[in-house]
Amino acid sequence: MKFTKWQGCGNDFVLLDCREQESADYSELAKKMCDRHYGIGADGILVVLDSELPDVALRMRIFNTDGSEAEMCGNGIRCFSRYVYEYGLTDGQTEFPVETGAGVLVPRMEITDGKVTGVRVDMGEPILAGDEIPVTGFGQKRVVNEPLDVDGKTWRMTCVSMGNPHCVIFVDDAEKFPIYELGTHFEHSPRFPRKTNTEFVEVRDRSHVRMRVWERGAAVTLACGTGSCATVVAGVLNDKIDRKAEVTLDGGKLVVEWAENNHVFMAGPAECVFTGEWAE
Ligand code: ZDR
Repeated sequence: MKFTKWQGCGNDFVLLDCREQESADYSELAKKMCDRHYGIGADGILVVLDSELPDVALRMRIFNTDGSEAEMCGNGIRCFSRYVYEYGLTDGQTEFPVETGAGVLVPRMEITDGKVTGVRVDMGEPILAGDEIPVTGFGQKRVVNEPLDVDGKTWRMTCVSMGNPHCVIFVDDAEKFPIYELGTHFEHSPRFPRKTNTEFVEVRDRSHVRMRVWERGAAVTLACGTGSCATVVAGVLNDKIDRKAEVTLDGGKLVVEWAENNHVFMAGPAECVFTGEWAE
């Protein structure tokens, strides 16, 4: 089975083009391929499929290292869309719809001198109703700066779904935050029926934040696209930042804007690292 290996801000993926031949078990493949010692090594796998929706050619599925399927992946969709553009699956179109578990999203290639320098994605509208994120105990209300008990301490959470669930915690010092010890306790808090991705965010000024992430199903990763979008939305809801901000991650930078039309736009890099053939 042929694959390509991608990264966006150091969040890395094995991409499989399965339009011709669907695999029976992507979950099992994700676990094996993502293993950094016995496999290829990645934070998740991205699967390219034909879409059945009218006027949409392609569909993206994403599986985490633990085999669970996520609804969406921000860094993944930049890699996915650069792949389908460069391998000629979009008939040369630089902007096209992609079906995801979070609805149909629209990536656009950023091109300078004929070369793709990055990808900007219309990530759609954030979901803010507690029950729909989901976070228990809030009904249809927003979850902004609400108490959350984790590991014997009360934190302040702001929750946002970008198709997948996020819990944003503002902290004084993101670098020093003990993410490896505490991250898992947020992911598995009973408040989150579908578990959660958690972002630990330090506001540097109204247009710059420093963010670290504990991902559901993947633990600490170098970057998170949907998490960066959730962070900017949470920052605006708490009046800590402006609607457009640069998010500095462990593995790079993304620019996120929560536009007046309520859509969130995310821009950043997507690079192919190597191509290969899976031995099994
Ligand atoms: C965080 C993520 N890598 C991205 O860039 O948006 C998404 C991966 C999926 C995530 N671990 C989840 O929602 O389970």
